[in-house]
Amino acid sequence: MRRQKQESEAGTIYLTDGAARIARCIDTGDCRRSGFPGSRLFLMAVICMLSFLLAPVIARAGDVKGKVVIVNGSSNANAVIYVENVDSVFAPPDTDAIMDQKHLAYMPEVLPILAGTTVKFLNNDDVLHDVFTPSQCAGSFDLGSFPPGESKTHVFKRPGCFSLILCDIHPEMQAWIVVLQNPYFAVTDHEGNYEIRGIPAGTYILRAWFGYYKSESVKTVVSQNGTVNVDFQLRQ
Ligand SMILES: [Cu+2]
Repeated sequence: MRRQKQESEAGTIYLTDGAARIARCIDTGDCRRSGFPGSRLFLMAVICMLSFLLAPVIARAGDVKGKVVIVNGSSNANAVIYVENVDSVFAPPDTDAIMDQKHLAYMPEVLPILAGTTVKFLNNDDVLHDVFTPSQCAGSFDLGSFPPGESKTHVFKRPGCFSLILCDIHPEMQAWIVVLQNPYFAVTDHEGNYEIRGIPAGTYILRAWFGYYKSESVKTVVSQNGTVNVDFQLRQ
């Protein structure tokens, strides 16, 4: 083992490399430049602490997935599956949700969001659009006409609001913004498949919604680290 000569008040002593680095660190206060791995030790301690604190949270979550059949529908897409209520308060995301307007249609046609989310309406057509909603729960707003390349925003505050989005210029344009209490929701793909991940373990009402169809709900137990399969059939 290599040893380094170190001068001290007590006289000349010989230290191992590691001990010499620690001594320099204590002496100068500059642990990083002295080679003492204090910052790495601190980082490791933080990671260990976070792992310890987050382990119960991560472990107590499960997934729900399944398939939705929209009876007599042209496809099984655009049904919203969501947990009705989770006993917690959820902050809306910092980033805006996007609803585009392209080829004289809203994209997506169905947009579920957490209450308090700001939705940005884009215009990627080459004509004017005028986004409005007759839904009182969303404030019956009219954003006015705006040209290609511009955008307008609106904050959807009230959970449980199914806001019908229309265009004052193009009557064929229609979309839904579904405002929810918690972030545990999903939209079905063309085949009707959906998956909601990371739901805290517990017993919930899981609901399936599709436009003017009758919504359906099922009492669902989400277990730790498990996946529950829940299918729905929605009828007019
Ligand atoms: Cu339009």
